[in-house]
Amino acid sequence: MVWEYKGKKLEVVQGDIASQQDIDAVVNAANARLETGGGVAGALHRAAGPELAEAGRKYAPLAPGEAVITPAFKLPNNKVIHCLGPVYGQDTPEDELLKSCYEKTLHLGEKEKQKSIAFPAISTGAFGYPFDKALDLAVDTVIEVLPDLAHVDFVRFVLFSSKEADAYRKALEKKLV
Ligand code: AR6
Repeated sequence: MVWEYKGKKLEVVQGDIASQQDIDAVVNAANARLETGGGVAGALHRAAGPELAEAGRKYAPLAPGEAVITPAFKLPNNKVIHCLGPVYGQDTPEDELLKSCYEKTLHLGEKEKQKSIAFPAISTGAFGYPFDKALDLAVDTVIEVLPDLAHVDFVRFVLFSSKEADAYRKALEKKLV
């Protein structure tokens, strides 16, 4: 299901962030070294090839809440926007840093004239951010920033499980009325 909001489109899917064929820029839940890892970073680096880590090296170490953009190499996308989310209970203030991730990613996509961006649930895996709290921040920030952008007109949230995708869909239903 696709939601229309202030001239923009939002979608929630259950799937793999490394298989988003029709999306310009995919977002990496990165580590500070911009290297491969587990979860999202592992999936994206495996699919993109070793050039992705090489392209990220000059930006390391990335600070929490910061985002950088690289080519997507063998991924089916134009760009990867790498954002380092906060480690829950360690990088503070967590909410501001996670919000900053979504804001900076959207603004980088805009600067690079990307029309569509796909986000995973940043910080909710290895970094331990409570899923529902992160969901609220992610959706609220995208809804706040997206209408002001000229180039980015489509945001997809890609969740690993159908339960998580349902939670995002419920939140959008509620927040987009
Ligand atoms: N596609 C979509 N979502 C996924 C995928 C995938 N292929 N794999 C996992 N998820 P995480 P973080 C979900 O750990 O918490 C890495 O090792 C996952 O279920 O990837 O920001 C890096 O190297 C969870 O809901 O990101 C960093 O060190 C969400 O994506 C660190 O983990 C984020 O999980 C970053 O931790």
